[in-house]
Amino acid sequence: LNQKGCVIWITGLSGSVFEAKYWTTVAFTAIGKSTLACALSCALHARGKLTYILDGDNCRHGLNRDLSFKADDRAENIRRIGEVAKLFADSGVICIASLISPFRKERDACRALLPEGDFIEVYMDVPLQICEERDPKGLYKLARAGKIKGFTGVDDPYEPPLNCEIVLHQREGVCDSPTVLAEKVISYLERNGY
Ligand code: GGZ
Repeated sequence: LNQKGCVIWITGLSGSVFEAKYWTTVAFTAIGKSTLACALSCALHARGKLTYILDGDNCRHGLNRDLSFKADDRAENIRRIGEVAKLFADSGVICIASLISPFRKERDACRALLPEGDFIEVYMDVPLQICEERDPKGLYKLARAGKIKGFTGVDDPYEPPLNCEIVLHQREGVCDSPTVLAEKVISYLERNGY
């Protein structure tokens, strides 16, 4: 393999799904973690890199299907994905983990599993208001109505990173396309020898 393994850890609120119609217009909408993970994976493949995506929502159908959204189970969700991501990185793959991972302590524990520099934390900084306005799956609406208890950002905490490698700000009217956001991460990787 002509590459060095690492973990790109994408954290942030339950976000927005990128809608295809916006691809053709000038204004882009905020994108979520999974969309960035896909765009990043595609862009890395185009450069001949091997990647693997571990998505929180997807892992909850298999590896983590026994876990709820209570704090202990979220911590376990983060821990397991961190351990699996480390295995991928050990094998030389660029592993992209995309999950809310609301707790700083657990994210830092995943970082500590890897050699210095190999854990690249990317914070999708999207205001709660934007996530809520877009609400593609209607989950915020259900949470506000009390039909989902313990929804991140509504009645469950999210602790933003204090010192992460990359912050991707998305604000109303100033959102970049998934490709542009992915390129920001790739330029970090290139500067750091990945
Ligand atoms: C947050 C929830 C919840 C609660 C269901 N809180 O936007 P989505 O829908 O597709 O992605 C979210 C996903 C979050 O799973 P993670 O494994 O990433 O979370 S964590 O890292 O906190 O363990 C959301 C959906 O599951 N979802 N209930 N209560 N998100």
